[in-house]
Amino acid sequence: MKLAIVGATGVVGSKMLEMIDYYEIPFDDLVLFSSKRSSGKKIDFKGQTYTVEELTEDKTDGNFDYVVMSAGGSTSEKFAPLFEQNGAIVIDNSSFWRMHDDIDLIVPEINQPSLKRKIIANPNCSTIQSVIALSPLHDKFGVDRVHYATYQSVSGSGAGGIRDLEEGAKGEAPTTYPKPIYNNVIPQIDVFLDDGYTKEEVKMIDETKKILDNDDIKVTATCVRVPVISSHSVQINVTLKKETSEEEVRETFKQFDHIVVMDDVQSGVYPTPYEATDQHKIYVGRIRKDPTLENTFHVWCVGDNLLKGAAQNTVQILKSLIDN
Ligand code: 11C
Repeated sequence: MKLAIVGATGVVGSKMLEMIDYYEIPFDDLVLFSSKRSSGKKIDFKGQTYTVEELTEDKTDGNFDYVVMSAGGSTSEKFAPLFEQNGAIVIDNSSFWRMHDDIDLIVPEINQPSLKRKIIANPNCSTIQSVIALSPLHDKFGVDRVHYATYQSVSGSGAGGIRDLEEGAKGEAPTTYPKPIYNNVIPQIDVFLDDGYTKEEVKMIDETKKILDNDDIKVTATCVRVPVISSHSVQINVTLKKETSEEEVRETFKQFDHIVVMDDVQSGVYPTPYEATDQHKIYVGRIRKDPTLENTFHVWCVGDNLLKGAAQNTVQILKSLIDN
């Protein structure tokens, strides 16, 4: 099996290698691609040293079986179809293909690829952890309406976000964010659109409906950057179609191995990025009824944005294709 990683030198790319090792993906040949700027770098992986190559059009014809990409929308727009035409299955972590009608948007615990196209999209990190929490509730009670308020870590912006936080602590001006992130919170992730929402908020809204396969769910979001290195937190306010109790919501989550319920506030038990970072599961807590709306609950949800939010989900998709 011949595998390529595009964006291998990025923050997510290095986690992809970690996940390929963790899930024991059985490749015979591995090629690491990057932009021109990072080409030539050496990466040690599983006892071998790889030299990172610049991705150019002619290299898409390299008899790849699978290509995982995390190199931004414009790279995916250009190169994913070329790999596809040359026979590879592409799993893409950028936002470019996600909302195309013929492209599957996959969280393996929730849905499976139809492979109508040989490009499969990996959802946005804050969407993945949120739908992991919503999906069991949707299956059991039906989701009518969702309001997300996110608290997103700087690693969601890659190395530049981490730099702004670390250098900001030393008094440096930001270069990635529109305002300082050190000792601050920024209610803007990605660009503003005409209706006042940000692109990140629209991603969460649209991708939630696509993954849960229901356009009627009412979804709204406010996405906020916080000075945390890793793991996103999402406050989910969800209105269900059927009446239920806090206890039943909690028990519903407990049925799933990939969800950890940390919810005993009397003993100070609730999840934070501290517990979720470097972990492979999604954490929920502070589950309580919202008395202002019928059948409505608050769920606090935390997950490692670089793992389940990005590299882990991508490699799980790859593994499911290889296994089936
Ligand atoms: C962030 N969620 O935290 C963004 C990063 O569409 O894959 C992921 C962007 C994307 O800034």
